[in-house]
Amino acid sequence: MEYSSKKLEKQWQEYWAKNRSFEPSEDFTKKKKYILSMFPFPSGRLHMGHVRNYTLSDAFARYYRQQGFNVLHPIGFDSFGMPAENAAIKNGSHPKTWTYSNIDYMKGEFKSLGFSFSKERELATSDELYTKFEQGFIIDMYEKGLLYRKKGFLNWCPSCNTVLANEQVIDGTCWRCDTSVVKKDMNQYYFKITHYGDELLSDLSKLEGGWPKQVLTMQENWIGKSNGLEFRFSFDEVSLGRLNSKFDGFDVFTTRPDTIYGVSYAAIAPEHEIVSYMIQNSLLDDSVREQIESMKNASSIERQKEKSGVALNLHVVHPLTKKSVPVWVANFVLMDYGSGAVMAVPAHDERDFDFAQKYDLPIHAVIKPFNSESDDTKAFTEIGELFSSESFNGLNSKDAQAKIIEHFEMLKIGTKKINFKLKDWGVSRQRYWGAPIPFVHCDDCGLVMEKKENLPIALPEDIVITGEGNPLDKHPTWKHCKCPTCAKDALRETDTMDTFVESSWYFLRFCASPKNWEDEAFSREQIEYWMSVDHYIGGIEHAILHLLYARFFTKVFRDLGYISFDEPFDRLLTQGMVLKDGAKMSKSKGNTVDPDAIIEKYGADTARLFILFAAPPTQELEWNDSAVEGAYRFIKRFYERSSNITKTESIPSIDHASLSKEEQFARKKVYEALVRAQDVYNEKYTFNTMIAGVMEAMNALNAQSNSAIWSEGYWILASIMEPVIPHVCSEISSRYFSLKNLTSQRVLEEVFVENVITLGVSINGKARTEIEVAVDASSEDVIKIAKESAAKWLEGKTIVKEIVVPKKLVNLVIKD
Ligand code: ANZ
Ligand code: ZN
Repeated sequence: MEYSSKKLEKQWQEYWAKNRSFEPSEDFTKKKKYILSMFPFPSGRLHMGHVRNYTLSDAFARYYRQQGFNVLHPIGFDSFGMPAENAAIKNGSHPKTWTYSNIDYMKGEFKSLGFSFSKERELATSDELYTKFEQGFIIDMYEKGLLYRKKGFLNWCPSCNTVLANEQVIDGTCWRCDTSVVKKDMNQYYFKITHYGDELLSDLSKLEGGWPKQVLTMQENWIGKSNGLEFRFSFDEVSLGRLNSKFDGFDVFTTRPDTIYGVSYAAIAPEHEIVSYMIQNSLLDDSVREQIESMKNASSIERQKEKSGVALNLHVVHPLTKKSVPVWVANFVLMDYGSGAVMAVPAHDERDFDFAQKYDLPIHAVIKPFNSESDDTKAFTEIGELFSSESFNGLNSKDAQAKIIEHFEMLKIGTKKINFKLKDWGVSRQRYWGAPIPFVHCDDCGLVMEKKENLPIALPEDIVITGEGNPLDKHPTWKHCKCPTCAKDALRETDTMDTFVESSWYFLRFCASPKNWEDEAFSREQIEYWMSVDHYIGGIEHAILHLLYARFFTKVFRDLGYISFDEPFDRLLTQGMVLKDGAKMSKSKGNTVDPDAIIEKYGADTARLFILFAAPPTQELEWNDSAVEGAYRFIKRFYERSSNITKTESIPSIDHASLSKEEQFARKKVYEALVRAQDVYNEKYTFNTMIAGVMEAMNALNAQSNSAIWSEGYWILASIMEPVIPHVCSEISSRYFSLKNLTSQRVLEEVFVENVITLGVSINGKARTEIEVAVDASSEDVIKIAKESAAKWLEGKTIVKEIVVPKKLVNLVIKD
C-alpha cells in the first residue's frame, strides 16, 4: 500500500464531481449550515492566503456534512475591477478574456485542493446575469432615496485625463505617469449609508460573541459617533463688511464644550464656502490663495501629517465672552466632517496646540488635572476641573459639558449635536470593467432610470483601453441611447459601480437554487432558509469596508422587503496572514510559495494538513518546509498503516474492561482526539490541538496488535481527519468502512473511566502510603488492603477507628 497523493487525490476529486457530492439539498426541512469564505479576485492564481482561507471553510463544511447538516458552501469570483484593465493596458489582453481565463485556471486549483464547493452555484460578479440583478437593486435603491448624485472631490490626473482610485495615487502622483494628482469636483453617485449609521452601530451588539472584538471595535470607530455641541460663530462688523454681508458667520462642532473659555482662534477647512467666496471675489492676496490651493490638492494623509494654515484677516465673536477671535484656514480641518469648521483650543487639543505654536497664537488653559496644577508646556487633553471659565469654574469636564450645552440651548445660540464619521459611500467609477450604472441623461427629463425590462445594461466588448479617460465614454456608439421616459435621443451613464457593490450581496445570491437561477436573484423562501451565514471566514483586511457594506445592503434589502433579518453573518473568523521568513508572503517581496508546486510535490492533503496544524487559524502562519515534509510523512504513514484494519460495516464493539492497560490507553487516546474535534468548530477553532490529538492516538495504536482496536481507532480517526485531509480519509473510509464512518461519532465515556483508583492511607491523620484498588471495591476490602500496606506502622498498635473517604483516602486511628 504505497501512498501516491497524485493518483488517490485525482480519483476522489472525480468521484465527488460525478456524484455531485457537495450540492446542497433543496429540502428546507433539514437543519442547515451556511459556510462561506470570502470569494477571491481572479488575479490569475491562488496564493497561500487563499489556500488557508478555503481550507478552513472546507473543514467546517465537511464537518457539518458529517454531522448531518444540509450544508451550503459556495464559491464565486469578485471579478470586476481595475487589475483587469491594468492587464489590458500592459499587455493588450481584453479585460473579459483575462478575467475569465484566470477564473478557469483558479477553478482547476480549487478542484485540485479538494475544496467541497457547490459547483452549481458558482458565479462571477462580471457575469451579465449578476449585473442584471445588481442593476435592478440599484434602481430600487434610487427609488427609495438611498442612491443620489452630487458633486464630490475626486483624484484627477491632468495628464492621463482620468479619475484615479485612491490606490492609484502614489505619494500624491499618478501611478502611470507620475504627474501630480489634483482634486477635481465632479458628479458622483452615492449610497446613503449614513441613513443607517445609528443602526449599523447599535446592531454591533448583536454580533458580540460571534465576531472578533477587534473587528467590532474597528467598525465602531469607523462609524464614529460623537456627541457634542454645535454653535455659530458670528463675524464682527469689520469682517461682515469685507464679506459684503454675504455670510453672518459659520457653524462649528465641538465634542469639548467644557473648553469653550479656552478658545483662541477659529479654523475653517480650505474647501469651506466662505473661503471659496473670498477666492472668487478676489478678497485674498495671491500668496494666501496659493497656500489654500495647495492645501486643497494635498492628499488626506499629507494633510494629517504636517499642519499648515493661513490667517484670513477675519474675526468672529466668542459666543460667551464676546471677545474677538481670529479666523484661520487650517489644513487639518476637513470639509466633510461636522460643519467643516472648529473652535480651536490649543491648551487642550494636540492639533490646535501644534498649530498655535507654529503660528504663534495664544494658548489659554481652562482645564486642569483634578489634584494638581496645570502644565502649559503641552496640551492637557484629558478631562479635569474647569478654571478661568466664569460661572463654570470648579466643575468637572463631564458635568461642565452638559451644563454648557444647556446654557447654549437656553440662550438659543447652540444645540446638542450628534455627528458621525461615517460618510455616504461614493460608488461611481470612471472606468470600463465594472457594472454600468443603469441611468440615462436626457436633456428634457434629466436623470432617468433605465427600465427594469431593459436590464442588463451590458458592457460593450469592442473597447479600446489605453489608461486615458473612461473607455466607455470614448466608445463611439455605446452611450447613445433613447430616453426611457420620452424616447428622445439621450446619453447613457458611462460611470460603472465600485466593485464593493458586488461583494455586498453575493452571499444572498448563493442562496438561489440552480433551478431558478436565471429568473430571480434569490427567492424569499431560499433566503429565509439559508441565511444568516453561520460561519464567515476571511481576511482581517476586510474588517471595515466590505463587512460594513454587506451589513448596509442587508438592512437596505430588509427595508425593500426582500428579506426579514438585520445582520448577514452570525460568526466571523478572521484568519491570520501567511508569512515566510517572518514577512507577509507577497509577490513584491519574492517570498511566495506556489500552492500548485506544493500540490505537485506532496498533494493537497499535505498542504491542508500543514496549514491547519501549523498555527491556530486566527494567528499568523509561518511557512516551514520541514513542517510540510512532516505533514506529508504523517499522511503517508496514516495511509500505509491502515492495512492493519479489517474491513467492517460498523464500529466494532469492544469489551473495555477485558483489555490490557496499553490497549485501554490507546482507545482512550482515540476518544480524546474525538472530544477535541468537537471543540474545534464551535468557537475555539483549535485545529492544531485536534490534529496533535490524532497524532498521539496514532502513536498509541502503533504499539497494538488487536485488530478490533485498530479498526475502531481508524473508524474514528479517519472521520475526525476527513475535514482536514479528505482524499486520504475518503480512500481509507471507502476501502474498509464503505464510507459509513463519515458521520457524527459518539464519544464512549467508558474509555475515560479508570477502573483502578489510587487512595491515600493515613494513620492518625498523617499520610503514610498509597494503595490501588478496584473502583467498585467494598469498604471492607479497601480497609483490608490498607492495613496490609501500612503493616509496619501498625505493629503492636491497636486500631480504634477505621475511616474510609470514598475514592479519596483511608484513615486509621491507632493507640499504643
Ligand atoms: C474644540 C476642542 C477642544 C475639540 C478640545 C477637541 C478638544 P470627534 O468627533 O471625536 O472626531 N473637529 C470638529 N470638526 C472637525 C473637522 N471638520 N475637521 C477637523 N476637526 C474637527 O472630534 C470632534 C473634535 O474634532 C471637535 O472638538 C473639534 O475639535 C474637531 F480640547 O472642538 B474640538
Ligand atoms: Zn427624456
